Amino acid sequence: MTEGPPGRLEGADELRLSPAVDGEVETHVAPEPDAGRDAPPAEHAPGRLVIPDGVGAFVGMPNGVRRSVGIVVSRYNGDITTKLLDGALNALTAAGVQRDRIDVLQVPGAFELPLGAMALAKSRRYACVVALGCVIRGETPHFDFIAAEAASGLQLAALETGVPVVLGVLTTEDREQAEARAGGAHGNKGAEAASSALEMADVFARLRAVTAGSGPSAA
Ligand code: INI
Repeated sequence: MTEGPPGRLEGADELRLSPAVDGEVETHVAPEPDAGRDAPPAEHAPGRLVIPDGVGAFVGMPNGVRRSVGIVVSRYNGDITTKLLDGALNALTAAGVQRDRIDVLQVPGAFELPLGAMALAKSRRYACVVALGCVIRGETPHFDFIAAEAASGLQLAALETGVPVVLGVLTTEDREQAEARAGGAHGNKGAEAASSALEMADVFARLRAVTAGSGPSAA
């Protein structure tokens, strides 16, 4: 039985990968702990999944070693997005991403995040892209429009390029709720988004390693 990370990095060191050529399931033991894997786990999308035995399983870990990450972040509500950015950078560093392999692209508001994310993804320089923003309902009659366009545009950037683009955009009723999710009582959604981005990059690398018939890749 393979269990995906229950919202934490540790505890899933043995990962079954794809079916072997003859249909048998391979067992892949993850590499020795390194800087990223030793680090305390960043906050991560919650949940626990159990994949039954007998099938191939691809399970990614939020491992940032030898990975480059693009971050697009909006200036609007900058007091909040600065905290999301801090959370994301801390999570990436804790996961083993070198500081000089992280690029940050600033855009004016959440509405511009998709275009920024698409540009980063199309550059093919990054294993994944993290989009950070904050839309507060009380502050705009455009709330639903901006929030929906940001979310669907970011998904489009991911689907069009095949590069994982994750949604680290707060959509809240008021500033208090936003602060609670930007390093307050509800954690830091920037950190969570960064961790999810690395998990997606990792699971894609595992898939590529098997489908290309070569060793693990670290795009
Ligand atoms: N942009 C945000 O990121 N958050 C908001 O809450 C917000 N409000 O309230 O309007 C906002 N507006 C700007 C928008 O994202 C664009 O930058 C602007 O419309 C120019 O295209």
